[in-house]
Amino acid sequence: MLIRTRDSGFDHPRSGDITPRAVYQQRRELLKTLAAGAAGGALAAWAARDARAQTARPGKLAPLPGARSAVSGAVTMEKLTDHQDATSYNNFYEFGTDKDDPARHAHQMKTVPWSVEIEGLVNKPGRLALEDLLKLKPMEERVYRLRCVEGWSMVIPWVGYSLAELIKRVEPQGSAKYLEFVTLAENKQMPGLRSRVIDWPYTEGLRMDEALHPLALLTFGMYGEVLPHQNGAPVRLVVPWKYGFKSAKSIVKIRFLEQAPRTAWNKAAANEYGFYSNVNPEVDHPRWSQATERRIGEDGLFTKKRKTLMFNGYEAQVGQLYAGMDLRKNY
Ligand SMILES: Nc1nc2c(c(=O)[nH]1)N[C@H]1C(S)=C(S)[C@@H](COP(=O)(O)O)O[C@H]1N2
Ligand SMILES: [Mo]
Repeated sequence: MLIRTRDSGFDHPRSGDITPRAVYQQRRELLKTLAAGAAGGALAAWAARDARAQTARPGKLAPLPGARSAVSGAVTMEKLTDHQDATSYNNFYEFGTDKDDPARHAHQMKTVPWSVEIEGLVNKPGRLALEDLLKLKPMEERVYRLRCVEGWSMVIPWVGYSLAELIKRVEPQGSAKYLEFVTLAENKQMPGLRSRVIDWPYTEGLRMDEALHPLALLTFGMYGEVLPHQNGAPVRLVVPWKYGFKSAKSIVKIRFLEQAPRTAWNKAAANEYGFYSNVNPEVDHPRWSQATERRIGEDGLFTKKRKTLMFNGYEAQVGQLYAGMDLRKNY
């Protein structure tokens, strides 16, 4: 069934018998109950007050449910980041460099109509309308950790399907070894473009085998709804084993290439941001350690930093992609 959406105006499939929002709200309630039981009265009262303060819920955007993913490692049972935090603490430099800039300015981005152009070494190049991308494969819900290179992380229920599905559809040629992702750069809609921090448009890249890994998610929604603008509407990547900046937002073009593309962050500071950018607690950023992280929403009374995990905890799934590579050199 196709439903006309309120906010973005595009059509998307909607399945009446899957209610991921209800499912994860139940999960949250359960976790809250467990936490309160274990910690005793005072802490329970504090937690309850905290819960009331965080009443912001999704519900403003068009629903985009996804069936629970069967891909190995795709659903962590960790506590979800509050929707309010996930939509108000963002990196989307096209709208400014402060964490609240995207939430304040991203409504100016025009996401209708939207299409993604497929270029380069494929048998089926051309322009794919968002409507067709949405119908390409059934939507799945993936609960991924996202670890920013700045040292914070979130746990977000994303909605989409494996990027591999789109790649197969456009039939890459044997010579295609890399993908480049180009994102929207519109001066009138994006006040952040006035700043020269990045050589716009923001671009990113993956090696073909990374892009084909089932965990690499072509993402259209989060928390059971279409993506809010500040999180990269209407279509972005989420590559959970890499630092967050590899997960390009608001993608307009995908190029299939023989050579590795330069990436926006690599051009801006090559010694700090390499092509791979796999989460790696053993390789420090030149200006700070990457050994620990702050989980957004946990910066309360008893905050302890978390240990950052190799490949952000997805080593069992993706480790073999890098067998034999020197991960200090290939940072
Ligand atoms: N086009 C674009 N994509 C982007 C960015 C950006 O500035 N522009 N920032 C990246 C960074 S640094 C991070 S941590 C994630 C943040 O995604 P989120 O705001 O949905 O949590 O988006 C990534 N994708
Ligand atoms: Mo980031």
